[in-house]
Amino acid sequence: MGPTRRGFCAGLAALPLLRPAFGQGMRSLTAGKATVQLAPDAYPATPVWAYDGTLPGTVLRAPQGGRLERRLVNALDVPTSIHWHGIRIDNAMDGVAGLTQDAVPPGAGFDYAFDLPDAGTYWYHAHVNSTEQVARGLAGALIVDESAPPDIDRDEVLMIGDWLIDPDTGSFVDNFAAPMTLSHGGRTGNLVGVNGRHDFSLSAGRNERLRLRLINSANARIFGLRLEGLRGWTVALDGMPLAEPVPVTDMLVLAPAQRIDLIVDVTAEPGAAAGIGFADGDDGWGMLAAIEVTGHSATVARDRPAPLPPNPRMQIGGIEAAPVLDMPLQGGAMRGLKGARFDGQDMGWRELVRNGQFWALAGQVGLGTAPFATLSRGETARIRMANDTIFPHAMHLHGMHFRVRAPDGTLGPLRDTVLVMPNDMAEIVFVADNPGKWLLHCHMLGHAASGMTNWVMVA
Ligand SMILES: [Cu+2]
Repeated sequence: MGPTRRGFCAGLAALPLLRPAFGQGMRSLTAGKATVQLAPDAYPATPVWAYDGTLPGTVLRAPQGGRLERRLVNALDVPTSIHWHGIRIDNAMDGVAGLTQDAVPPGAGFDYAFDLPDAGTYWYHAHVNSTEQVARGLAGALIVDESAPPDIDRDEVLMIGDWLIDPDTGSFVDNFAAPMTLSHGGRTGNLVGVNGRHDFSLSAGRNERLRLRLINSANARIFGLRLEGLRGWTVALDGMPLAEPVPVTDMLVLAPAQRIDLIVDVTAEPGAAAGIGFADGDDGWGMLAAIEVTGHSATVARDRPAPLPPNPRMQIGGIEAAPVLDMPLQGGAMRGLKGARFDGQDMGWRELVRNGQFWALAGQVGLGTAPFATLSRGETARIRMANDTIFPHAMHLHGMHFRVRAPDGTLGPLRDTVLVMPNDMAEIVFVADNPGKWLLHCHMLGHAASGMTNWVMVA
């Protein structure tokens, strides 16, 4: 761990403001270089950027109502920061370099300390040049436990990854800013896996009841998932419990950054195939997370699970009276950026493209100095995102969860990331109850880097 230690010590000298806290108790989370065997053994190992040397990073776990404290130590040779995805967090801890904090330089550190108001499945990841940093491995799960755990036998975190690896060298393909990728569907990989393994599996007994926490940490891949040899219910989305468990009868769609909590019962006989399958393009279905059924669990099949306890939350009132703010999703291949602005400047689309910008939100390319909207604290906000592009986008709001309002006024479950398909639209409604500067961006990370990033101010 030589480089890490040197980086840590360099941080001591570089950060006088942090000195009183340095070395005093707060546990570190070190972003640094490591090497892991992502591809099958016949291929070379992969140099990665990772938290505490593992891909994905350590599962961080804390009780609801508790507090998480971690000192990010930057042992990389580029600046970085951490975003705590889905946490209703103090704005100063949100980790967005350039909006809520300065990027943490190499050798330096940053103390993150925040309360955890909601139980559920969350994650943390780099938020500087994230299209590259997350693709290289800087992501991990953050689990906030309910005070009364559900009636399950096991709790498993399944962090889904999608890696683009050069099979000759084992290295990640270094084309993070390739215009062809950015202007189309984003960076998709040639190897998928769970918890850093292409052949992830766990073993379970028949009738065993598992909670599976699925997290899509991919840059751009939308996963279509199905249960094999399992009977299951969706019990939470993006960390937030559903009012009632919903039986899984069809394909589950998991867009980048989204989470699904499932409770599943193993129904397969010992030796039969079970697990989470994924739609593998033209190849039909592949196995993403295999469950080897090793025998009969002591229990018999159980009834439908009880709902998870709800998180504390303000009702969304006054929706019909609230103004609708339009944020059309624009640009990309085949549609272009005509009429879009870059932070108030009228820049021709050719100039934008030369600057690696391909997308706009409401005519604005990239993070501007002015917010998309300024909301009063406690106000009900409605933002309508019509997708005028030919690609899907996974739109993520920081700091607050929203519901998707259907055209007939029906409200969907609480989420922090919504998948908006081409020629479709999503109207999100939320109570602007968390003061600060909150990003609203596409979580296809290459899209975010090339224009699909904006923000709202809650004052
Ligand atoms: Cu997008």
